[in-house]
Amino acid sequence: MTFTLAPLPYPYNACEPFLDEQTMFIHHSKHHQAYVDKLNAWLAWSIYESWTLDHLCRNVANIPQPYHTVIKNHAWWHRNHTFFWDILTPWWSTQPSWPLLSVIEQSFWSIWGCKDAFVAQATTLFGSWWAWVIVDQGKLRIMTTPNQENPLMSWYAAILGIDVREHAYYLKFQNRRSDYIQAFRSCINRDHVSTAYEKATQ
Ligand code: MN3
Repeated sequence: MTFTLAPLPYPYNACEPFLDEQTMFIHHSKHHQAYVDKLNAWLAWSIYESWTLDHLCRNVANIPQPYHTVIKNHAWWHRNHTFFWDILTPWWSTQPSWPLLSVIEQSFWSIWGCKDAFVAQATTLFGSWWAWVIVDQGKLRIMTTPNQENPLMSWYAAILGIDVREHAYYLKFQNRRSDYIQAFRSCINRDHVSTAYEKATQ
């Protein structure tokens, strides 16, 4: 199987003025494309060419140890970034579903409590990390992971995630990571997050 990088579900400039066109373009067409290309280059001579992305990611333990790095660095990073693009939207009208709103209130008291917890965690990260909202025993909580790691590696489904590596914001925000996190919040596709919550709890 050769993996391809899907186009963004919106134009590169769609999330302006919050997330700038140049960053979105480089992050998607250069960084993300490189993960896909490197994954394909490795797969082409491996015996795992027929595996799906999901199968590769979930079965690292069944693959010889010398290949773990390439799978983690490229397969998981491909997967995390695909997830990230789908979370964003230029449309302001999206809303959390009633079940999502309800579990947010059970877990964080209010949507503002959820926002504060997420922003606090994402802001304090240093280097190449992601902050996530995950489903844990019927409630939501914030989780952070380094590098290419994903909550699924610990059997938790994420419904929201932010890439806080510098390449995701530095061109526009430089050292102002908290401004980037606020800008990200303005572009969250709440319909998509609601659907992700539904899937995670089926
Ligand atoms: Mn990235």
